[in-house]
Amino acid sequence: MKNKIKYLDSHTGGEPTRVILEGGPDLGSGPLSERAERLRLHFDGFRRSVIEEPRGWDALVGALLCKPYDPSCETGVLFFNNVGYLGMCGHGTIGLAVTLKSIGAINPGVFRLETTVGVVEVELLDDHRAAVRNVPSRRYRKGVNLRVAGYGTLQGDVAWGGNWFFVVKQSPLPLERKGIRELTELSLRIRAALEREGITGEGEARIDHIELCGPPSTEVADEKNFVLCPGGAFDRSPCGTGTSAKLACLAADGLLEPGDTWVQESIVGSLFEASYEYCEESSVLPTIVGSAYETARGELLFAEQDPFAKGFPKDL
Ligand code: PYC
Repeated sequence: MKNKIKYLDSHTGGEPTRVILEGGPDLGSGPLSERAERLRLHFDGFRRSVIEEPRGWDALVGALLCKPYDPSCETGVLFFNNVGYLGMCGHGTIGLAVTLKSIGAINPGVFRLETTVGVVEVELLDDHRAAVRNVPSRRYRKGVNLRVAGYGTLQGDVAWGGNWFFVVKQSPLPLERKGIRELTELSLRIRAALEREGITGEGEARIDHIELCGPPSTEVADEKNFVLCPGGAFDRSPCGTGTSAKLACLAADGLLEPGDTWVQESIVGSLFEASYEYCEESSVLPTIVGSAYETARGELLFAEQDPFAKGFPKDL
């Protein structure tokens, strides 16, 4: 492990992203998915040291820049969080675009970004705003009934937006900031119920994100959401992949036309603008627009004697 990691932090609609600029592990060459596997198997301490306390915190998403394998892409990226690795991350991609602009690595315009779940096209609209044309997104199962302890039967759709989501159309709890603890507890119960019932995404993929939807608190938004991330933190942003999954459900139900704008509000009141085009096999290609702001630049330092150089052990 290196003793210094250079990073730049930003937030997208309140949700933090830490882009690693220097000091990441050498993952060799080859397809991005193979390098992601190498990161997972041999360098998980790197992920933990960057994301876990005392240098990070639960909500933080890391973005490790990599040489792309796909020659049509300008760069590749591996996203990671407090419990593992993410195929795609919408807020993180917006944060990455704004970060790359701030260090002079890109100019306004379009660049192609390789992720482990596909190529994403990112358009930097100005110093803070970017549009992400996400990977094809789709609804996999409609109206799944789920018995959730303390809430009876809840209904939701299983959808892919770059990560797997269980999208509950009508949250049984009000989507209010003061209720975040209860919303988190409910979402954890939903995830436990999905596991108990063996409800998965395609290919038995674990559904690790829960999205509760409800009425917006501002007239400029179409809907508000609360999204539980895989490691138990909630997404402060409206969640780029969650908004993509939502668009796939709206499109499948005929509730939003291609090209029409959908404004998604997050639990903290931040907004993403979204729209979609149709693409192959009843999937949609969502575009998510949001803003990000730098919050810090610096170096993470790791003294040899530091007992917490790789974060807090899991049992703390
Ligand atoms: O914006 O896609 C997203 C995301 C996933 C997890 C946290 N944010």
